[in-house]
Amino acid sequence: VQAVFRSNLSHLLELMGSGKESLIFMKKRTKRFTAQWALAAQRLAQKLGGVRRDQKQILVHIGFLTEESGDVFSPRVLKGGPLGEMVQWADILAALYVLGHGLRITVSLKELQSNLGVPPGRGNCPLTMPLPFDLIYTDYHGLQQMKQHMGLSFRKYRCRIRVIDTFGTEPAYNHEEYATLHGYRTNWGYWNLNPKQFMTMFPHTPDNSFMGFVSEELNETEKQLIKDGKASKMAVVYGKEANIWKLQGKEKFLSILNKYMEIHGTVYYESQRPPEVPAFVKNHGLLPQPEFQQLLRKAKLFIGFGFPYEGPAPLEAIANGCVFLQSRFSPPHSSLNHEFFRGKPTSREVFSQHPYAENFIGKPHVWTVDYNNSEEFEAAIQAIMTTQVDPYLPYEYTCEGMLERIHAYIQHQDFCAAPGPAPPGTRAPQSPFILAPNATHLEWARNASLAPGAWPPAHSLRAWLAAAGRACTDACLDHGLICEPSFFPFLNSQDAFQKLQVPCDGIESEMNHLYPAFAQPGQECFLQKEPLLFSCAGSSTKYRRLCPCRDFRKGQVALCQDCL
Ligand code: U2F
Repeated sequence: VQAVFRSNLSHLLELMGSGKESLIFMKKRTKRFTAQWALAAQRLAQKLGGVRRDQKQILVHIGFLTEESGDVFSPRVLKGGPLGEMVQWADILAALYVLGHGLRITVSLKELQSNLGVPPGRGNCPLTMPLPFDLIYTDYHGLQQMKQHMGLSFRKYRCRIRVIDTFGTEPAYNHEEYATLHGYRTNWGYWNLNPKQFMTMFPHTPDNSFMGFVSEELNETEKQLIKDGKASKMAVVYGKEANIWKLQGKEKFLSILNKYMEIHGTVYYESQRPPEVPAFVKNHGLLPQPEFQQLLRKAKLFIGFGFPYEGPAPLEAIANGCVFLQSRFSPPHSSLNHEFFRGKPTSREVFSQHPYAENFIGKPHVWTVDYNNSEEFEAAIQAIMTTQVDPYLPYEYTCEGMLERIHAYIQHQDFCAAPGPAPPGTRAPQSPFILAPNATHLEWARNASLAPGAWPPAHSLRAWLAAAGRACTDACLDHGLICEPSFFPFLNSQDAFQKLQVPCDGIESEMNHLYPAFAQPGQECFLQKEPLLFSCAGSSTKYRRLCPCRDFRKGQVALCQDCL
């Protein structure tokens, strides 16, 4: 069956059920975005032309909202608790629905069981039963519930699962045996899924798939209206919980800011003003999302205190014409040194409150400074006061961008198919590689017979030998490219080393998330023995890693030029 774009979301709103505060928040959001989704669908339909899109049967099981997992989020929706996850789930549901797929939504264990066809009263069905869904979107809580209640079917069908995972899961933490042996201990990892089955909120790491969410897109008239209506001296502080105001040393930078601007906050409070919030701050209390947007439209500056990490609000602020000012983290925060990230299955280092804003957007919209350095802070405020910025939203965070990306994933990502081409250590009869003219990197010959139908298409591969101590994520970025882990199997061969003229003294195949790599002292070449451990992340001064890179579309980093 072909999928047909939908523009009326009223049936989706019914599917979403009711009752919980979290669902009410999500439904309001979906309703508010209806016109944007419809327009985006129209545009994408035009862009894709007549391309065939298969309709999938999809189950969305939102594990963190189930009572069985404690549902700590719903009661805090109106009290300043996290909303980022709900923003994202609302948008995932809308995107899947607008793309025309068959949708079931569950937020309790009972509903999950009945949709999976687990017989009532049978906690754990030992038999494999046919699964009526092509795809299941869930989170770590939901994954645990499915493992407990699907019996043997879980193993059989786990390739159909996609895990919405805000901060990401690195391959070294995902591989059970490797993680256990090498101390990648976490509360969440060890699932042995294909790392691309984890889908993140921002493009944190190319080892996972970037799912994202959307923010409101403005037309030219609206942009002009917003620019004309800005209060040039108004700053809004990022954060809905009084806790963020407990930050040590805030008095210094706040008093500087207060010299130049009127400071507003949207901090939740019960009856009294929260004592953490200084008297000179105009606190509006937690605002409903549309009113929060209105406030951002008037403000000149949106300022972060360092927490929450990597949320949606800075994108909304920038989309509404604010400058986002945030603190640089030195040393960077990670699961190794910060409580918030501890136990999360990643060692990614976070160099500021919002690395995406810093690295993908940057100046003039985003300023990342050292808040402990008063001169640097004050200079930034002064510069911001005199800069004019236009509202800006990266394409990948528009409704059209999100639809395009999810469409591509649904049509092309298949984790149930037998694993990739060249098994470790084998040599292709005829080398599919060509050494680029400047003799620095490998390209995949367009006429190579291996890997037809691979996605992303193999001809977008550019392979580089990274410097010692450099991760593939960074090595690819150095060349204006992005690391593409699904290309690792192509490089995991003696042939690739040979073509790059690496002088291998010997060649060995082992489990190590940094392989394939060249070890400098000893001149030994290492191949990867375990495909699940192919990883863009990770580095060691001992190794020069062999890195698969690819190009990407401007504003849509998840997709290569020829990926649609
Ligand atoms: C992030 O979660 P948060 O909920 O703290 O993320 P925010 O960036 O604050 O934004 C979430 C939404 O809250 C809305 C705003 C955003 O879409 O429009 N909002 C509002 O409705 N009313 C207000 O007064 C202020 C904001 C992140 F997304 C999570 O994944 C993390 O768990 C969390 C902790 O790092 O941070």
